[in-house]
This record gives sequence, structure tokens and C-alpha cells, in this order.
Amino acid sequence: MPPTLPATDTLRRRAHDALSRVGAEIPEGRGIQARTPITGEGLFALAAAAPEAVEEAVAAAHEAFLEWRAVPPPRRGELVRRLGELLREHKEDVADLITVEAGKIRSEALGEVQEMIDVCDFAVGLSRQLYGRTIASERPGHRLAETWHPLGVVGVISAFNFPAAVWSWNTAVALACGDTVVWKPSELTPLVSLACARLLDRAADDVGAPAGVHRLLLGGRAVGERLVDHPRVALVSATGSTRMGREVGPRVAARFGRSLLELGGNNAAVVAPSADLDLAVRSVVFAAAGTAGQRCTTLRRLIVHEDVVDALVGRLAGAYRKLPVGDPFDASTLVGPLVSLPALDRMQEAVGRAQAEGGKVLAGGQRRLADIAPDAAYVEPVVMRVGTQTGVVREETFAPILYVLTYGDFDEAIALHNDVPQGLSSSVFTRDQREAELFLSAEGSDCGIVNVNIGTSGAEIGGAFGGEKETGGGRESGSDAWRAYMRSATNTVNYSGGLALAQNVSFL
Ligand code: UN1
Repeated sequence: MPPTLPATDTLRRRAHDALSRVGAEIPEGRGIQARTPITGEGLFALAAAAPEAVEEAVAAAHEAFLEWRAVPPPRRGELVRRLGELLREHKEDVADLITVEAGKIRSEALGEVQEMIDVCDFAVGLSRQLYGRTIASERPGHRLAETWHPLGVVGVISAFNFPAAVWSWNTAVALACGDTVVWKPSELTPLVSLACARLLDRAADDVGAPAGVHRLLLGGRAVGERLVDHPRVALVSATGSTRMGREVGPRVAARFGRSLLELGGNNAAVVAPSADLDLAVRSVVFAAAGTAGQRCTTLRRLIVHEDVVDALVGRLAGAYRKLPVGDPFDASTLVGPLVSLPALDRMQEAVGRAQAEGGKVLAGGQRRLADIAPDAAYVEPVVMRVGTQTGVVREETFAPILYVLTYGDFDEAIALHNDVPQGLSSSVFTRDQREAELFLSAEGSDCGIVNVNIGTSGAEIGGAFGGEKETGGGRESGSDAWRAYMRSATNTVNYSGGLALAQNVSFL
């Protein structure tokens, strides 16, 4: 049977139904076109916020902040708990919208909503654990302590590839921390954001939180710029390309705001001769071809010991040839569409450049389904051998391209691994404990995420998420990433009855 795709009308109805179950209205109008990468066609014309709307949204969020910051943190946690409950109830609906708008296969779309539920649970717990330290004072009768306070309005700018989860990492934690949020999602995924925002509004209503704790702004670059430059936005948390971060970081810094940047990844895995190759192949294929290569944690470089490279690439090429590419709603599909035709152009250009630089394609690369969906970007993930780590291999192309390099000794593998501008996620496949520990050590991987015998993508929310170098340095989600959403105050309390100056200074 020839492959088929759902009709755009069917997808439009599916999105419409999911939104109505969530209780969200579709703000029909002009400025934003909701599309589906499944057919590449338009779904709804939506009203975009005018840049002036940023002022009103930030003012409302600030107003709400003045109230919200005084609510005891465990009570703030109740809002996040309610959001988690609503996400459980509407898991399928939000996942439907993620598949329609981002093209994720079903289990990955459901996984994204699970990630949101998980971070809500985390943030509810966090709402009782915003710990400060008590510090030993050098003076008698003094207490030295650190207190954490809410920061203010947090501006969240998110990308198409995790259209809901990245918002939830920021929002669940920010709300528990006592902040309020103004969200500018990707223009490619407005429907997902309408659903998320509606669920949070409902949660706020249910628990009696101020309505302004969250505002959604559907809009383009001008809206994002106003948010970034707004003096009332205490923290800008932005996920996207390094190019975007290069603009956002300095602009926020110029007004002494804070930024939390999650930018490009050019993630690698090292495969040592002792590696369990069965495990490595399965991990690599998921990390490199999963989500059609459109995660910032996607595996893009594979650094393989020369003794095992032939065996490994043979098996990888075999696995790649069998990857089912197509309708992401079809349960047998593993690779859905790229988000847009320009994304496909960028992929093909990168493969062409790598070939011109001496690379050889081992499997994949053909466009698929163009006959039935000329506006959609279905493509076979590519695995290719490259001789050196130059040119295009050092860049992040947001597509399923895996470059295979070889190494002779482990120090060389680490050097190759670290010799790119980005520093998000990394893995080593080895059964040699010395290699594993070296990779995890200060002399090993320079990334924010460093794994052993598991791929680069699919991090759990309990750990802090983020990376070094051109990835931007921010940390989101678990561990103590919450501190970025709060400000600390150092308190000295003198209960001695006398005056003792620090450093033994005498005065008066
Ligand atoms: C992203 O691609 O922007 O680790 C986030 C992962 C997911 C999140 C990725 N938990 O792949």
C-alpha cells in the first residue's frame, strides 16, 4: 500500500477539537499562521499581539507579582499542582496539538507532556524547599543568613521543537518561586501555546491565584524584542539558536537584567572499543534520528574508535535504512517531518557541504512523500562518515544528520569531542571504568550534560538542564536551577546588644 498522510482538514479538526476540550478559543485574525508540518499546509489564521501589547502584559504580570510574591511558597505550589492535574487530564489533547504543529511522533509528543507533568510535580515539592543557608558569623551574638526572594516578571521565549515542555520547565519553577510569567512562544507553534496558557489560566482560576500570573503573547520578532528590552522583565529565559542568544544576551545585560540562555547543541558521543554495540546502536539511532533530529540534545557527532568503526557504522546504516519515515500519528512511524521546507533546505545544504569537504553518505538523505505532500519536509535521516571535524561539522544543523569521525586513543577522542563551539550534551559508550570516569571528570567532556552508556537526548527533569560555551550557560528544570528565578539577600542580625564591626574594624 502506498504511504498516506492525513488530510489537512482532518488535522485542522483534530487541533480544533483538542483546543475545545482544553477550553481554549482560537483567536482568529491576522499576523500568525498556524500550520502543520504533516502536510505543510495552513490550519488557522490567528491574531498576533501588537508590539504595544507587551506593555500591557508586563504591567499585568508585574501587578500580579506584587501579590504573588507575598503568597507563602507552599500555597503557590498549589497552583502548579493544579496545572499538573489538568495536564494529566488533557495529556492526549496537548500531545495531539504537539503532533499537529511540531510533527512529533505520538510517543514523543506524549513524552513531552509527561515531562511537563514531571516538572510540575518537581516544582510542587520545590515550593517547600526554597532553602537558604545559615552561615557561621565571625562575630559573637550575630546571625548570618541567606534568604531567597521572588525575582519579578520572567519573560519566556521558547522554540518550536519543545513547544510545551520548555515553557513548563520555566513556568512551573518560576511560579513556585513567586515570579509571574509572560510567554512568547515560537510563531510555528501558536496552538500548543494557546492550550498551555488556557490550562494555566484554568488552574489559576481553580485555586484563586491572580489572573496576571501568566500572560501569553503570540507574536513575532518585534514582540520578542520588546519583551527582552522591557525594564520590568527581571529574567529573560530564552531557548533557541545561538544567533538568537547572541542578540538577546547583550540586550538584557545592557539594562542589567538577567538572562538564562539555552542555545544550540552540537552534541557528540564517543564509542570506545569495549562498548556494548547493541546498546550503542539503539541509543545512537534514537539520539540522532529521534524527533527527526530536531532536539537541541540531538546527537550530531559520533566519535568512534577505529577498531569498531566498521562494525558500528555497518549496523547503523542498516538501522537507518529501516527507519519508518512518515505520518507522525501512525503508530509505526519513528521519524516525522521536519518542521518546514526551509529546514529541509538547510539540511540538504549541510549534507552537500559535508560531501564537498570529503564526507561520504552511508545511508539516508532522500526526501520522502513529496509526491503526496509537496509542502511538507519528510526526509530520511542521514548518517555519514567525515574525515575531519571542520566546517559544517562544527555547526549545529537542526536536522537528522549524524557525522561519524574516528579516533585512536581516548585523549584524542576527548579533544575532538570538546573541539566545537557548543557544549550542551555528551555521552560515552564504554565498559572501561577508567574511560567513563575520565569522560565525566574535569578533564573530560566540557558539556553541561555528560552521560555514560546512554544517548545525549532525553534528559530527565530532575537534573539541571543546560550547557556551556555557545550553548549559553543557563540551567533550567531540576536540581538547584530554581535559584536563577529568585534573588538572594544576605542578612546579618546582631542580637549581642553591642556593636562589633566585621574584620575587627574600630570606629567610634
Ligand atoms: C530541547 O531540545 O530544547 O533532553 C530540549 C531532552 C529533552 C529536552 C530537550 N528532555 O532531549
